[in-house]
Amino acid sequence: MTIISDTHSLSRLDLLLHHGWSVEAVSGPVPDSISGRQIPASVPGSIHTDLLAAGLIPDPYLDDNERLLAWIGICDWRYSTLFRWDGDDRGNTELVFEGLDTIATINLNGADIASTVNMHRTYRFDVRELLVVGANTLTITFESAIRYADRMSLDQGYLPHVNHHPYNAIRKMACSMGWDWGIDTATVGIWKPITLSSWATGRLDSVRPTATVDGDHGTVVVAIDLRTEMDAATRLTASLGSVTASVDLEPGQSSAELTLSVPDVERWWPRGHGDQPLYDLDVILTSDEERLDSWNGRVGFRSVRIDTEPDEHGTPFTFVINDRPIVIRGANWIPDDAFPHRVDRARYAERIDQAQFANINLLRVWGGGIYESDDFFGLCDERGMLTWQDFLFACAAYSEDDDSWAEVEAEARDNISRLMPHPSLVMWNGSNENIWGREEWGWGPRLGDRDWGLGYYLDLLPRLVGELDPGRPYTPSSPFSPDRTDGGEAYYPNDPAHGSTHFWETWNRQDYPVYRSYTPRFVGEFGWQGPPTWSTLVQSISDSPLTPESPGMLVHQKAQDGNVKLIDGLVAHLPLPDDMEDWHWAMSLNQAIAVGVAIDHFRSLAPVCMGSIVWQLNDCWPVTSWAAVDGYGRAKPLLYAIAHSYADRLISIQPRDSALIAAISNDTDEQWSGEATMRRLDLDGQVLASATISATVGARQSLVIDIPVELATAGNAAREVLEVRLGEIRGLWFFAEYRDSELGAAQLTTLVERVADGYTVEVTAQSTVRDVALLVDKLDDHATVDDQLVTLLPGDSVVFRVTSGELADPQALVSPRVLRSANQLLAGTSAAVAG
Ligand code: BMA
Repeated sequence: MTIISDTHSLSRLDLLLHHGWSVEAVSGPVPDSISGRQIPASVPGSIHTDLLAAGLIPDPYLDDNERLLAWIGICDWRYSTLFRWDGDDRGNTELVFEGLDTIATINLNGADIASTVNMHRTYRFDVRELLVVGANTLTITFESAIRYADRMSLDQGYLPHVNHHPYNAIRKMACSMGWDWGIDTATVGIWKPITLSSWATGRLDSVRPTATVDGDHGTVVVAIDLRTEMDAATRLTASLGSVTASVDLEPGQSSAELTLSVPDVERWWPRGHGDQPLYDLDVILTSDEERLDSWNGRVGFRSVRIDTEPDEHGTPFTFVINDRPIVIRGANWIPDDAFPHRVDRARYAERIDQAQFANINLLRVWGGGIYESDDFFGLCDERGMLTWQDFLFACAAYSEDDDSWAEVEAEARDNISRLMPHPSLVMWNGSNENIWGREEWGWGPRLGDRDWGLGYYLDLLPRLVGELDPGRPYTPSSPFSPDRTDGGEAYYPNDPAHGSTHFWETWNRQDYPVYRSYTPRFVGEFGWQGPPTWSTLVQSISDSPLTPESPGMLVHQKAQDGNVKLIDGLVAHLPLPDDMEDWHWAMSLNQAIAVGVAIDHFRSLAPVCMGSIVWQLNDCWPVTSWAAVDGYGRAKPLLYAIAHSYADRLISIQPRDSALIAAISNDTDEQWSGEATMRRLDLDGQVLASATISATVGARQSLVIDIPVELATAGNAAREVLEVRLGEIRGLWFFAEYRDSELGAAQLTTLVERVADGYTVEVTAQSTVRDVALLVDKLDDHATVDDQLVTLLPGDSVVFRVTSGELADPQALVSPRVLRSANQLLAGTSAAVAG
């Protein structure tokens, strides 16, 4: 039992009940070795991680353990602890559960106090009468989430969903029951803190500051819900710096509003646009000078709206922050671990560091996961990382019956109130793909005339956002086409010309150059699969031989026809290797190329297209997926491709109207100007044609340059490349696919040098070498490298900085399995690397 606040400062006393827990199986197909045992348990935690810590199961993430451990998810489990309560004179004592996963019956000293059915809610129960001075017994019995969801799927009537379990029949993290990148654990447990909270006279329930700014004048309207006793005279005070506001409350008053008028505020900006000043806000509840309760948070002053005013191209979807349209360079975020309680602040920080490395400025918290943690949003506030949070509805129809409605309302109230103070949060989204799914995925006949969740997206959720978080934008779904203003027939929900769009035909059925045939206004999802890094692959799969289709590889590939799509997506560009390490490199590279092509194209369309959010930044376990960072936190080549394509300044060469253009993006506050040089070169470096043009790209502007026909037309496509350069930045266009080109063997010289925290590897090309990468994790699974996928023309060099421990054989850094290039994958070539 840990005391987290005491009487010196506050009349409220909170005791964390995180000690002395054990867990036992109650029913289900429990193995003899576990049946009847009391197993030490962690809170916060989960049944899988408890069994793992006790040495009773193998790591669920390895090999085929997902299947071997499937029994866990169909058992019921009981968690118990004894805690000491010494009594106090505060009069009110509540048990507060911040997160129970999911179907739980709570018993205190032999009395059932509640049953809960929603992982995403905070529950608070008055237990004063049940407590005894001395030892108290608390037990929480969790019913199998799978069996509950199965039962509810019949009670509610079948409602369409993706994947194998009816995750839409339970308010639990959807991907916990498996996803097309997710392990199916269906775990249970106490995933967030439990507190025994005693208070007298009054306590705060929720504090919701809305900060607005006009010029440099800030206003914070603080809405407060609280509980006070009927005979209590209490006072609320809010303060921000030297500005304070107070109000005396009537006995029993349960809500109040305070307004702070704050002169000379600095604005909060998204990263890349300015600083992120955060202001401490304190709210204190007092009675006769005694502090009863307090709340502390940080607010930022910024405005946000989404511009959806129809224009000649359709309907935009542009984030406008502090009256400035922002080009969104985003990534989708999923739970960073299938057991989310394991993700601590340091791990969030590491992952957000990786997003920053990739020049990402927005993370979208996807609706099949969780309402993310305060740590996640707090870090994003500090770093100017924009966020949007989906309400937790994904790829399914959802019941709107009274019980479900009440759960959704309670969950939304909790989480809107919790997250709304964060300035990084710039939008709430009602659902992932459900409005599109209703239209597109054959739900009509399956649903008949039953409700399917639209009432949440169009009515309940926007109403709650309006009530609890006024001023924050809301969209009913992603993708979504806003309502027409001209009274015409509604647009198709995934119409690229209207609002947000998701591109999944590319990858599922179409090749990646097809991205270039669309002119979207805003892309909420698009992506391409690739395997995890090599070290993650071999640490999680022990197949011998390890092949693309060996047993462990198939378990760690969840996408429908995933391997066939990987192959089909590759062979138009690169030959399919029959060596596993080459296969791994080819698929990793192709993933990176595909996403780079998409982002370069979307950015070339600005300001018609004002953003893209790549699917997906992270993984929740080691798996072949669309992620840029794998399930063990290692950067895949894709992360570097995203970093290149989301760079502040970018030149890409694009086919447009059967010609070529150079699209120059300048997402900085400084004008970018100079002589743009254009050269058509032979792969051996000989200049075949060239031209120079003065280019001026204003701050936050884009410029399109038509490439003259003599540069845009190759004499011999297999042997030529076009380069457009402005200052230090260049864009390249190869006239032929990799596999049709005459790239030839990579001719490289290398120099490896030891430096303080690792090595530098200088690579100089004698021939044209595409996509040079160092797969350093093969040598040291903690090693990282500062860049990958660098294309070198003859004479070019690059210095890679490797952060690592001391390697037994540093020259291995330039061995063909570590020093990679696209050239290596082409028929008839082999790496020619000279030391
Ligand atoms: C979209 C996402 C996820 C899914 C991804 C890849 O539908 O919203 O549901 O993982 O595509 O298929």
